[in-house]
Amino acid sequence: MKYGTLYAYWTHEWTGDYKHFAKKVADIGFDILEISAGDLLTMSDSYLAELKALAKELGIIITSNIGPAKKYDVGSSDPETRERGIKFLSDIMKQMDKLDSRSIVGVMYTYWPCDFTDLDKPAIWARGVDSVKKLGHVAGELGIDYCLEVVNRFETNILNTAEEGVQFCRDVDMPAVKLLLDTFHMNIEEDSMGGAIRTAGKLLGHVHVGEANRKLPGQGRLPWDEIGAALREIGFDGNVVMEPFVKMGGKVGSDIKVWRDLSDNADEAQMDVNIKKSLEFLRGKFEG
Ligand SMILES: [Mn+2]
Repeated sequence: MKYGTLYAYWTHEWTGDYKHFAKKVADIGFDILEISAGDLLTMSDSYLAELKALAKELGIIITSNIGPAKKYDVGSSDPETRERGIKFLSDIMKQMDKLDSRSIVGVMYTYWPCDFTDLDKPAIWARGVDSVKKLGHVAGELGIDYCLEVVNRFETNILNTAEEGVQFCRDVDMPAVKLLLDTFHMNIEEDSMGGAIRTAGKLLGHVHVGEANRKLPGQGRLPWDEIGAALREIGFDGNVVMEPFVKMGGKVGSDIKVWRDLSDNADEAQMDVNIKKSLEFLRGKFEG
C-alpha cells in the first residue's frame, strides 16, 4: 500500500501551492500528495510539467480529489448540466494525464455537497450510471482509475454504503470505475468496517482514512487493526490517503463543518509532527 494525505490538512481554502506541499509530504515520509482536481483546469502545461517532474524527483505520486459543484452534476435531471459535468470531469482527466496523476477520487457520480432538493434516487442513480459509463471510457483510455467515493447520508442521498457502491459499479461495468471507501463516512453508515471493505473487495480502488471526527488516524477510536486486516485480506495494494480536517476557517472549515479547533491549537510545526506520527501509526497497523 502507498500512503498519502490531502493537502487541505494545512489550508483553509480548497487550493494551495502544490509544489510546496509535494516537498512537505515527501519530507514527512508520505508516498502520495492528494490535490484538488478542479485546480488542474487553471494550470498551464508548463506548470503541470514542472509539478510532474518535482513529484518524480521526490518519489511521490499525485492523486486528484473532486467534489463536483452542482452545476457539474452528472446525475442532474437537466441534460445540459450532465453534459457540462461530463466535459468538466473529462477535461480534468486530460490535465491529470499531463501530470501523470492516475487516480481521480470523489463524488463524481453526482455533486457535493448535496442540497437534497432532488430526492428521486432511482432516477439520479440511472442518470449517474449513464454519465459514469461515458467518463469510465475516458478514464480507461487515459489509464486513470475513476474512484467513486461512498459518503454519509448528510452529504449525498445516492451512495451511502459499500453495498450501494458495489451495485453502482456493477451497473456501470467499466474496468476503470472503482470505489473509494472513507473510514469517516463508513463509521456513520456501515454495520462493520471490515465487512464493508470485504464487500468492496477487488472493486476498492482508493481508501480515505481519518477518525470519526476527522482527526488524524490514531488520535481516536476507529478500529484500525480491523480495518488493516480487512485491507490485507482483500489484497488491497492501492492508495491510502488521509483526509484530516482539524482547523476552523475558510471554505474548507465551512464545507467540512469544523466549528472548533481539533488540533489542540497546534502550530504548523506541531501539525507536521502529528501527521508524521499518524503515518507511522497507520503503516504499523496496515502493513501487519
Ligand atoms: Mn473522503
